[in-house]
Amino acid sequence: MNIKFAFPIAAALALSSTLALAHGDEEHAVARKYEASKVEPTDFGQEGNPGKVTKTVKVDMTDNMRFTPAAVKVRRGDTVKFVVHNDGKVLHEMVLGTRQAIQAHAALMKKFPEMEHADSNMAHVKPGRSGEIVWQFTKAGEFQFACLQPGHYEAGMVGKVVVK
Ligand SMILES: [Cu+2]
Repeated sequence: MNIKFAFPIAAALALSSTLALAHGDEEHAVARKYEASKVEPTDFGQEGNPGKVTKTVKVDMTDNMRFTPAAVKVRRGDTVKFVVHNDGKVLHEMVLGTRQAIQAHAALMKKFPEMEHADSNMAHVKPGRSGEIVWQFTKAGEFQFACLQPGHYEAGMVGKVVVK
């Protein structure tokens, strides 16, 4: 089961017991298949078509709890392929969203550390591996990407995407 960022937090909390059982495998999250009919618009854009990528951005994640780069600029309409590499020795992830959604999600992860989640706006990456997110930024604004592994967001593992 996927948890949508647009989801009200109360609904997400109500679902959390179900989510704990629905194990999202990291390998599957990486090998996600794009289906145009399943794309849902959000406040920060939508899943991008891997065949229509207009910009590729490489992002490194480390056990210092940092993303490099920590700030990315794109143009509205861009379909961005984030190639996310984990340089660390522990699991990291890149989750895209609005600042509010990231904060709500981080709070939820803190409460339910075992909560599994997999969706088009996130990539869980094992140590030494790479993952991908293909995302179309359909709205201007400032958004975030963060690692929501317990404690990582609080330690500063967060970056921003500015869409102009
Ligand atoms: Cu992390």
